[in-house]
Amino acid sequence: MSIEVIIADITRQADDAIVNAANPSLLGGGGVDGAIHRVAGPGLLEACRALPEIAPGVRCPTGEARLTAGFDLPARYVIHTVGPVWHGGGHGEAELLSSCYRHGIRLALAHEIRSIAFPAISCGVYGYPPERAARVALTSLYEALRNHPDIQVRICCFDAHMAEIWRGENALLLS
Ligand code: AR6
Repeated sequence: MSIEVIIADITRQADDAIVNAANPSLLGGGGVDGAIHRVAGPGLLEACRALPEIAPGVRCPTGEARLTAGFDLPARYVIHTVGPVWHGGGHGEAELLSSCYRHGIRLALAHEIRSIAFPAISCGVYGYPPERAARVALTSLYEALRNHPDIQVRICCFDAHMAEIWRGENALLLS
């Protein structure tokens, strides 16, 4: 079982599910979140708004995940997760980032999702150093998939530089 790193726009992926790097409101934003909402159409925002708030303005706390339909996306589902903002590494960032991937896989298993594409969660405006993020993410994913080798997981990087970093960490983990 290995995880593939691809260079692509995640909104075009026809996996059973794509993962969104959202913020706790789940009401959209920039980056991959904005792109996913744009392509999915207004139904996605409506579905997100309908999810229960667990605190004012918080539908998904950092490190957790929530599932909606994919609406106009090629993917059947969107798994929304909220990565940590990078504050130097001493504020539980690695555990929270690891938790995003774990929760994503957990939701996939619960919904018979067989293929899933993750973006580089927290590696954009949230400022997580990509080498560290890749190591944490891939370690978490390989651990979560140990008993579920039938799920196909891909990391969808937006540009070649990010993909190179993730491929490097992937090769290190597999060696
Ligand atoms: N497909 C694949 N990857 C993409 C795409 C795309 N269409 N667009 C951007 N990326 P970011 P974060 C990459 O900033 O750091 C939002 O405003 C991007 O190049 O989207 O977790 C949310 O609402 C980067 O490598 O997410 C939150 O407020 C990676 O996706 C906040 O940003 C993640 O970058 C979350 O920040």
